[in-house]
Amino acid sequence: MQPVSDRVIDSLRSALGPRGVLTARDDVAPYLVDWRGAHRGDARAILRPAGTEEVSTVVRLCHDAGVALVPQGGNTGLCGGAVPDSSGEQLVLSLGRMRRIRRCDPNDDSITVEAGVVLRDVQQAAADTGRLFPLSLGSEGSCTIGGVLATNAGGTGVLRYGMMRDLTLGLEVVLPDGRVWDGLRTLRKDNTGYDLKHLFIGAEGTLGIITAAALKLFPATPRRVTAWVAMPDVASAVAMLALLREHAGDHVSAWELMSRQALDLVLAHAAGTQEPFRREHAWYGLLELSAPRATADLDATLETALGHAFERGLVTDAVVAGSPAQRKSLWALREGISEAQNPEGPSLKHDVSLPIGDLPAFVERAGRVLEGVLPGVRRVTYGHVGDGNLHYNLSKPVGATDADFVARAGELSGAIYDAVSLMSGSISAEHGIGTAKREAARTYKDPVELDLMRAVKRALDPDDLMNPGKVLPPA
Ligand code: FAD
Ligand code: 2HG
Ligand code: ZN
Repeated sequence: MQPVSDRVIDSLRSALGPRGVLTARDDVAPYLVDWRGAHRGDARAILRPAGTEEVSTVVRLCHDAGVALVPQGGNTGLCGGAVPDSSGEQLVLSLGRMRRIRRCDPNDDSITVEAGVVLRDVQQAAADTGRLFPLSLGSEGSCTIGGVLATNAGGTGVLRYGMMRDLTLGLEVVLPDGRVWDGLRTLRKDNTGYDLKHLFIGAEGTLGIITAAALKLFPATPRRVTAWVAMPDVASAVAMLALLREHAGDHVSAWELMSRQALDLVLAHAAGTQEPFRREHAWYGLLELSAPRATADLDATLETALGHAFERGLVTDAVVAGSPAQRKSLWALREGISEAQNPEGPSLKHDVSLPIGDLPAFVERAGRVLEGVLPGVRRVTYGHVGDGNLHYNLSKPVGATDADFVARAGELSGAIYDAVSLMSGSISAEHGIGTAKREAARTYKDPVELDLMRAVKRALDPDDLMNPGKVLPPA
């Protein structure tokens, strides 16, 4: 990696024009810190190409000058992947001007979009043609298609539709030397060798810049029933998934879990939210069944399933949304959790996954161990229980200082990751590694897997100019 010379900045400016290169400190500043304010870096300039050709030119110029690039979309990532390091010698490449929907074809059930298109705009374009693009995240109003691909994002629809990897048909990528790989096919079947798109999905920008993607569409599901339920324990949430599937099969499109402590934060910090029941419960679930217009009586299915759940003691209270507004307010209780943690001071995030049946034992074990490490530490447990994915986040004990809490971060996270590892889980279910979990990856990922990942990185980016320092712990 070389320092960025004035000559390089001048050539980038002549390639991109004045709107394409930001260097004034006030213009650059918002790109140097992540959404939470948890990761900060420095950069001399922000590059804002307006199309694939411009991305290719920028990458080639930087490659020839030995300058490293950090791709950035909506900057909503949760592990520092989109933020440059503190050297000031990396440049941020923002895809924010590449917002074109190139094609939306309901007959082919596909949509082809540029990397800077915001997720909500893709959902809307699909809806405008009577289709569904099912990826759904709390950050969908800001995160971009490039970002959700580079992190292989998940969210609340994974149970039925899969993660971003499962929703992708083809990619267009600018490689680290500036060449463009046009893999933008919409084919459902193509067995002509290695499926290269999967290298770039989830690579967090370390192998190339995604400039466009062809994505799958699904039938719209205007029929939806939504319920908020109370449960005595995590084991009930696991049993509920099986029960819901027995009754509703593939109509089950969301099954989310929240602890009382997570709900408390939303009620305290998210304007307009309300206590869902008269009394407090230990655990809550948000479930949704959905279907195209003509099929299935979802109300009756839900009623029968909930009846069985009450009989078996899995559910102790329930409210079914009676209107779109009520549905929205139930979802606000779930989607507000991530943001509601911020006013409580630093939050230690652990985005873990486990075999679904082991979730109750994990919650019991991790809770016991953490109480030994830091008595009173607040466990903000919630997540996509149907995918075995918990956001097992920690906030400081009431009355503790931020500094005292952060000083224990290594020990606390280590205790959680040890429990995850003992139970054959993963230390990142959906947010990725970035810089935040890079050292944990060294400890908890198989060394053979890390060697293979380094070999892929060397093959595609031998000069280490694509988002250096992210994902891979130094050998
Ligand atoms: P950025 O944050 O800008 O970048 C993320 C990573 O992708 C970085 O490593 C960056 O270098 C790389 N990158 C970005 N664009 C490109 C590109 N074009 N080519 C190559 N690399 C690129 N995540 C989930 O999985 N599930 C959730 O439910 C979820 N909910 C969230 C809720 C909230 C309130 C917030 C703030 C975040 C949530 N996230 C969730 C995390 C986040 O939104 C996702 O990680 C999202 O995928 C990031 O998209 P972005 O455009 O903001 O990417
Ligand atoms: C969610 O499911 C997101 O709400 C964010 O993945 C989780 O902020 C978090 O830890
Ligand atoms: Zn999540």
